[in-house]
Amino acid sequence: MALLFASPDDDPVAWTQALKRRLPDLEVRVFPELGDPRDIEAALVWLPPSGLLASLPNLKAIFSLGAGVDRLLEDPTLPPNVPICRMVDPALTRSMAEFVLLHVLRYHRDLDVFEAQQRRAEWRLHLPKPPEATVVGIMGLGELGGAAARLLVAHGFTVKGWSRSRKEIPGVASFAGVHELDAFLHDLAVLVCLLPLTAATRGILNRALFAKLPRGARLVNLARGAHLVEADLIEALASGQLAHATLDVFATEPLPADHPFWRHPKITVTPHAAAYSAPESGAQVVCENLHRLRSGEPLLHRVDRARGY
Ligand code: NDP
Ligand code: OXD
Repeated sequence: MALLFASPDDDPVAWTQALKRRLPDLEVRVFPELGDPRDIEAALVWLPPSGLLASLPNLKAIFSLGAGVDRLLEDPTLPPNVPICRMVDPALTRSMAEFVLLHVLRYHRDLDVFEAQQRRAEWRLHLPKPPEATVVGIMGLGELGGAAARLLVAHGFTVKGWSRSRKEIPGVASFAGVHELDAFLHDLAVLVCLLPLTAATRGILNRALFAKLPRGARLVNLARGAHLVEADLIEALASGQLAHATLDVFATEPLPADHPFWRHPKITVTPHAAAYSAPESGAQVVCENLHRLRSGEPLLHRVDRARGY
């Protein structure tokens, strides 16, 4: 079996070595060197060029190097009947949970306020509060949101989560569906977005949603740029409805140098750096699925194309 590796952002040498350590007989071809496309039965991809996967006549499985598959599903040439599996990697999950904790702690300890004071050379104390006084809401309580919620609970925060179906995570108040969204939002000090990008969630971080948060709430968007209505964020920061935002993902990546977010005093920008799939642990997940593909067992972490995640 040959596997095609195609990603503009991931190291093909490290991935090939990690895959071959576990499956020495696996032939890995690195885009654009396809060889005979008929040999390729599996593809491991991030942002593949449109049409690439459609050009592989014997493709049996598509493995996403990313946890989010929105860009893959947007490709009109995507082969319709080939199963897609998303990346669920313990190292990625851990680094995302850590990134969420980092930003929640930053807001909980008013670091954004102290940074603004420093720019004005203003010495003013804000006394620390106990963690349970900070209510954190996570939109999307899946692999990543669930892990982040558990870590926040372990640190003593008051944690709420919102998802399509109700969850049972110790210490986390679970809200489900659109009719419970307002009850989820009304008392949050920090809102974290870890939703997949789908037709139902595109533009969900908008003026109407911000208005349902307490005045002065902070926003952390680590999911996709298209969840956010950019003009509505600028307006909410200007009015004080939101006090600050941390953005790791953007409608256009890399974020263009002249984009106002770069220089906004109430926005922290990070370059899609919250978490990534590490070759060592990620290859283990991919090889388990290759083994299942060979033996005809059900694949892990299948994407439901109709649902969009
Ligand atoms: P999962 O599929 O495991 O979890 C998605 C969660 O979102 C589920 O709890 C799901 O609910 C919920 N959800 C989906 N649609 C809706 C909706 N319409 N209303 C309410 N809840 C909804 O995904 P992951 O946790 O693995 O990843 C989440 C996203 O994080 C990715 O899609 C990607 O965009 C982003 N990401 C960002 C990275 C970065 O570096 N910034 C790195 C990796 C991922 P239910 O459980 O009920 O189905
Ligand atoms: C993503 C990822 O989906 O980096 O953003 O895994």
